[in-house]
Amino acid sequence: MTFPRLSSIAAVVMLTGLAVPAMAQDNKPEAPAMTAAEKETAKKIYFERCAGCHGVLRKGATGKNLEPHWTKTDKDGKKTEGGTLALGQSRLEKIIGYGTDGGMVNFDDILTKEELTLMAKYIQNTPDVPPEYSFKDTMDSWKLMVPVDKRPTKQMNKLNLKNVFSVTLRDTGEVALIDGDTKEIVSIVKTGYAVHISRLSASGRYVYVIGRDGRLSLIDLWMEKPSVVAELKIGFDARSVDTSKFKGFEDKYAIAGSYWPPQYVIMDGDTLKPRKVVGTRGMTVDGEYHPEPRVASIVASFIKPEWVVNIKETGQILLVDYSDIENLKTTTIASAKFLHDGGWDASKRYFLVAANASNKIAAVDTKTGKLAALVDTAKIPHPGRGANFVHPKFGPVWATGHLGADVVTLISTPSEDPKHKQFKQYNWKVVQEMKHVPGNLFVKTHPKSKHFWADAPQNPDKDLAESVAVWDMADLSKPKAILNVAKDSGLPETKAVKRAVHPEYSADGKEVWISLWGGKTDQSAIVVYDDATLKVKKVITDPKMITPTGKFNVYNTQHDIY
Ligand code: DHE
Repeated sequence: MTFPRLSSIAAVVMLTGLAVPAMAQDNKPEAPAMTAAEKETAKKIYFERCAGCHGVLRKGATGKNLEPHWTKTDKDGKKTEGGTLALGQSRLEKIIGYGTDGGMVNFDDILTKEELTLMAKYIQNTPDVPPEYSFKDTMDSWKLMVPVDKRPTKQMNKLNLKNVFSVTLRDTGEVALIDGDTKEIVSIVKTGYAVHISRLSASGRYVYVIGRDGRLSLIDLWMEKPSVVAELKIGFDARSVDTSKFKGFEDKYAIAGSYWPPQYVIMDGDTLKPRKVVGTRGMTVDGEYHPEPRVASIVASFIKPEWVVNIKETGQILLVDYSDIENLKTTTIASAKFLHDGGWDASKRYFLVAANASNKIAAVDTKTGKLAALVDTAKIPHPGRGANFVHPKFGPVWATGHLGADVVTLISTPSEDPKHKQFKQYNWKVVQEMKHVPGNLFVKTHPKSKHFWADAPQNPDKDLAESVAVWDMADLSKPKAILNVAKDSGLPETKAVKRAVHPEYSADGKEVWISLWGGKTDQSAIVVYDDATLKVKKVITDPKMITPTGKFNVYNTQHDIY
């Protein structure tokens, strides 16, 4: 697991022993020696566990800078050429093992002692610069398993496609397609490594699944047994994908963003044939060049032929106009660092994205193509896609949870509905902070629901990490309900924490599905709650359903309902 988890402060503060490595001739510290095999192993672990937060070049983003000037010890065990406090082998091992109060996850339950030692050595060595990945490389990776003319012309199965869920099985590199009506697993589809998200085509026929390894899989839901019909490797490390949703462009294009190399790929929506690769290297909002500005969230506009592409390290939000991809026009909007995840307001005119290191939410007006607001929030906002509802006192609001603070923030959003006129005075203000706990990743509600759900999978307390909180939106002063999802699942106790993560509604807004993300060898489950009564309706569990995390309901994802 690569997300920062809030961990015990005391453990780290006590553990400050510094090792003094061998000195080179110039009296500068030498990086610990490693064999080629050790380096290879460490490189793999770094990619799987560390790069997401610290970056491949280790310049830092959600996680700290890990370049050698910072990690290597000088002969006094203190300052190095970078001017910051150096860490050294023994302290690094402890930080990696126990985590930090800054939000770094403890890895002592994930990595062995030998691996901790190896990783501490590895990050004192100069980072390897991974290779680039050209348009030709992208094209060479393209696999079209089922050409369009060999695909069905109508739906060949009896599924209620609107209510199918695409569920990430994180540690097996698969997604499970689950029938939301019967709760049966329809099929388990092999995809990229540690799949991150699924998104839907405008028609709702195609599911796009992006793996952390950059493998994009296209699943056709119309086939008798929904299967992968095309695949493309868009880069070496990726998190985001979306499709063209503007009228006249339905299912025409897809776009996927890459962490390494920093670039995005535009492709044909029904085959994934690559059309264009665009680099995102450039200047940050502070006017400094950055060599690794990764593509974070991407979302498709419904009001223009545009994608909103959020560039993490530069803090620049790109509006990419796909109406003429040969002559691509892009609007670049400066916001704040480091951009991560976000979602639409209720009107779908404004996109709100977390600038997590700045403790801000940036809102873009996609109608005017301008920044609408930069809203200060509590520490480390993490909305997922956020959640929209009409607050009894403040009118339409969009909500974000926080990894680093014990609140859910409600931000007033503009509305053209005359009955919301009196709320204009609150627009882009934080109108309320609802008391929650730190370590929240995802919040969710539904236009037909009266409830608001928030998880806390990154909280260090086992009970809190295994529970979700539910508010009554009509009266937010009422005490929230706390549901212990692990206990409700009836699964046996295990050593690994079963993190309750990612609430997702059924298409009709009547059920909420929560993943129980346990250890790789433990039994996991999805617990389905009745949204009206907050009672368990069904526990979906199967030996094949390993480490479920994100769940994407076809209808809600297709229409961005949250
Ligand atoms: Fe995510 C969304 C990046 C760790 C589950 N995650 C996103 C998005 C980004 C991102 C950029 C927005 C995509 C979009 O909307 O286009 N996530 C990252 C990371 O860089 C990070 C911090 C570390 C890493 O190495 O990946 C990270 N994410 C995690 C996890 O550990 C989670 C909890 C479990 C997992 O499956 O890996 C996780 N991320 C998710 C989910 C979404 C997501 C479920 C989509 C939320 C939604 O409702 O749309």
